[in-house]
Amino acid sequence: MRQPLAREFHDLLERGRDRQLRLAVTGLSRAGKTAFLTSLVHQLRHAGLEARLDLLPAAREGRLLGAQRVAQQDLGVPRFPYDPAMAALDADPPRWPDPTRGISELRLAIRYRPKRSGLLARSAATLTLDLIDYPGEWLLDLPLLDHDYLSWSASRPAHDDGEYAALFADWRASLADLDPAATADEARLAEIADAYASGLRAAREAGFADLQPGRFLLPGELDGAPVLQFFPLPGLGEEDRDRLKTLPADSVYQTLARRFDYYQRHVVRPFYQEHFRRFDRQIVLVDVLGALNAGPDRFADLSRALGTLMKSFDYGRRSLLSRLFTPRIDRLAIAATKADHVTPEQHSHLVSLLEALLAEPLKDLRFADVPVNAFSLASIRTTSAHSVEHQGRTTPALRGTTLDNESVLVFPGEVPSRLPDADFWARQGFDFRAFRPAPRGQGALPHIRLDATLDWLLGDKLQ
Ligand SMILES: Nc1nc2c(ncn2[C@@H]2O[C@H](COP(=O)(O)OP(=O)(O)OP(=O)(O)O)[C@@H](O)[C@H]2O)c(=O)[nH]1
Ligand SMILES: [Mg+2]
Repeated sequence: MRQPLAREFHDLLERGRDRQLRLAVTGLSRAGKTAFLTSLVHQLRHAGLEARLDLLPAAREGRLLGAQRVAQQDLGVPRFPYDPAMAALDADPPRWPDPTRGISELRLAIRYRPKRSGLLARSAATLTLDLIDYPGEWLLDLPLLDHDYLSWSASRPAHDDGEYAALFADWRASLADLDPAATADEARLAEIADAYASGLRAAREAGFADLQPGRFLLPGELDGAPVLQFFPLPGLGEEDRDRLKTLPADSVYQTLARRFDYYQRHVVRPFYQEHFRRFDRQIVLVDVLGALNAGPDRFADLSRALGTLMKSFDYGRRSLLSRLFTPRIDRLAIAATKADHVTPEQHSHLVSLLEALLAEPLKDLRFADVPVNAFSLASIRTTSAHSVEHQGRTTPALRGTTLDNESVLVFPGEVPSRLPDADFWARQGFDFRAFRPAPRGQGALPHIRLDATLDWLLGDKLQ
């Protein structure tokens, strides 16, 4: 045991040093990243006032004094659009914040009173919290670093069956009699790459998530650059390697291979090196209910995409991630968002379902000794829970306002606690409507378990 005086001294040192934490938020498109970060910043800024954060001990104990935005460190990264998001939520009628693309960040200085009693009990401390929002699609590109162009090309689905076939029909047609050995025609390659990117976008619109290369969907400042003008060549495999190697540098094959290398070196790697490697904590948001609502194809696809995405958190010594980078994330949360879409007694099912969906990656994480916890939450609660009497039975229900301003009372359906089987899909009766946020008046944004999630992500730093 440390002597009391030694402990005081240790505390003094700890507090003299400015504490810092980089917390990253990710998830696939529309998973709820912007809503989560907006609500998080809002709750911390209103801590000690209107915010309800009972599951965050520092807040419950009255030790959380508040938070202020301060200038961020990375001047090259856009600022997280907190003000526009709040302006949308405070509009009349309230609106959801606009979709975002790319990475953004925001720095908060959190003032709190440390817990330990003694000499310093009354002096406040500061935690500098960097919040980073980035698209989960970017993580889908990690496996691409384990490939060269030929093996990557062979690993991609041919996109010629099922729902994919229709989405990629133009691309397949544009490939017709493209000879890998022929001299590359820049304009034609650009056209085919365009058709491929349109296919990926259409697939995403249709709700598919297992899409590579991820940056084709969110090109940001790379839009139109040749680095994004490549695509897989269906039908080529390892057996063609020797023949392809001897092709001239200006052949179709060699041109595409060079662009693929460039993409790896200048797009995928820099994200991991400059950003990902520096995150301390991470939360991965998943719209489980949205996928459940959309049917078996979408749900299976989400499961595949998450399997790929979670490889970026596989710290096993032999994992691709550990071999290439030295990440330092020491705590991870996974959360099913938009829990206000189902009645409260379904929330535990939602967590079980999320855990079932991520069973494999969770196993790897636990094996690699990365602490991880699963949650269900609503960053911005839009409904209230009720019960209705119907034919002598009491059933739970939700009241909310639809995007068309109509007030409705619904029972949205049951969430399976295990991966849904054919039977579930056959009788599934989800009445899953999008609700708009409620006017908040003078109060803080209502939420479900955002405080519990915050406690897991940063509670230990507020002790
Ligand atoms: N009911 C409810 N809906 C939510 C909640 N969070 C997000 N949504 C819905 O999900 C949509 C997407 O949320 P965003 O926060 O914009 O998601 P995102 O991950 O930032 O999306 P992109 O920026 O497009 O990648 C919102 O427009 C809302 O319709 C929530 O807590 N409750
Ligand atoms: Mg967003």
